[in-house]
Amino acid sequence: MKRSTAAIAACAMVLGGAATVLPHAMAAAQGCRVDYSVASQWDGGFQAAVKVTNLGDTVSGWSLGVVFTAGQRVTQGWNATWAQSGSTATATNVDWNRTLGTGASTDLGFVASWSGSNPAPTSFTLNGVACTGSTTSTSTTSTTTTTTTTTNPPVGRTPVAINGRLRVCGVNLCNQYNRPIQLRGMSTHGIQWFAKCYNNASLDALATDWNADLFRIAMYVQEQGYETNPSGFTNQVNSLVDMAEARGMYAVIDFHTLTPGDPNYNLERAKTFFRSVAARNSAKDNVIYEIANEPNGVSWAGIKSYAEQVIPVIRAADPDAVILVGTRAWSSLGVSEGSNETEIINNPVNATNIMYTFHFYAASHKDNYRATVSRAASRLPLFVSEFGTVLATGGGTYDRTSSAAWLDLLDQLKISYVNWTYSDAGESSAAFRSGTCNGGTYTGSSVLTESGAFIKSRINTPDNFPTS
Ligand code: IDC
Repeated sequence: MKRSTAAIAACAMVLGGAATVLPHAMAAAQGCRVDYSVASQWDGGFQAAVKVTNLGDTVSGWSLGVVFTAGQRVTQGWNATWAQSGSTATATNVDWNRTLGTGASTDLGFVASWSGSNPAPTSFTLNGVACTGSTTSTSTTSTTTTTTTTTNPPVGRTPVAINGRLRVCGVNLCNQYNRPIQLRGMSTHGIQWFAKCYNNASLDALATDWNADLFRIAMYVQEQGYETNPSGFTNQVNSLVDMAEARGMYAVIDFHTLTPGDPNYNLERAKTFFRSVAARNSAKDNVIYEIANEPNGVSWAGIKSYAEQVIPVIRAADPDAVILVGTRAWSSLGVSEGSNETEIINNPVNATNIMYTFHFYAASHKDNYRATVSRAASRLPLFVSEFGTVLATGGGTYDRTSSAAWLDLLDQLKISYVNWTYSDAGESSAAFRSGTCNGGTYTGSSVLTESGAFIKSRINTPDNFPTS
């Protein structure tokens, strides 16, 4: 496998180029900086992030020219309308990023096919003016791109306060202003085993030390879970929803089916459970329903049939919440059983305001899975409701390089993600060291595993949610 390298070409020019004449005969200052990086690459293609910063006067309506040399062809792009003619690709603003004030940036990205040795474009132009000048960034591998900036959300401005009720718009998750957002958060381990990890102190740490946006409540159905005590587990889930709500975090109610893999085995339980939690929580803005964690050994037709029976039960009580639908082969969009996203694209669940889940474990699932997500993201609303930095067993190698490549990709695609697990389980996927949940301290770095430290550093960077 090729290692991911992030080549960064950057250019800055404060004033220059062909000035347009304004009504008062003043020349508009023009200039731009582009930070370019390759998030991942594979045989025959790569994915890049392009951050455009307007260093001139405010522009309303813009296009960015990207000049390639080595035969790269953009096959898919986001946050702009992408086209390519000859060796120049052009990204034209979409509605929500039409206006770029002085100093404002917007993040774009694309996937390109490519067969040469250096995929970096040779130049960029913003509204025809070349972004030339000093190079401000260096070439680096994706293992060193972790940003460690920490900022607390402004007081009173929690993720739920800012974004309000969520909805699916196109392939994105959108907030109350109808603008695409990405939510980043943590999953419990099985709440039948790790209840001691979910208390006021640990939820405070998640909300204010990690600055997480969401909290997934993994309610196993089997393995001493829901089937052994339906009302007890329903109450436990509801109280965790309330604890997330009190801290302004979204809560994913995860009906954690795993073995057996056919969700229809639990169809009646699912209806009973969701009828109850949807009725109880319908007035809340912070609830997302996940109806089947990881279907496996079952066809897409079987999963779709399950979804089309459970979703109406939720809708009857809670008509507008976002619902997440598991996908074939442990929510791999079918890939882990030799299929792919086309079975869903050709035969989608007959419901609105839903997203499809994709799960990965970074040490086990790499370039071909990333390529699938890159492709599928422009066709299906995707939500990574579970991923690990380790092997699919939940243990073994912690793969920082692959994890960073994954999170870079999800950031660029604005796909929400939830890491497995916010617990002190004795396995490498756990964020806390063993024994942490026996004490009262969940903040700071001394309680974290390697995986926990990395994930926390990714989750607590600023969200910059759009507010209008
Ligand atoms: C794992 C736990 C592990 C537990 C096992 C069986 O980490 O402690 O013994 O489940 O219950 C998933 C599942 C998730 C798995 C996780 C790691 O959604 O329940 O948790 N995983 O194996 N899918 C892929 C990986």
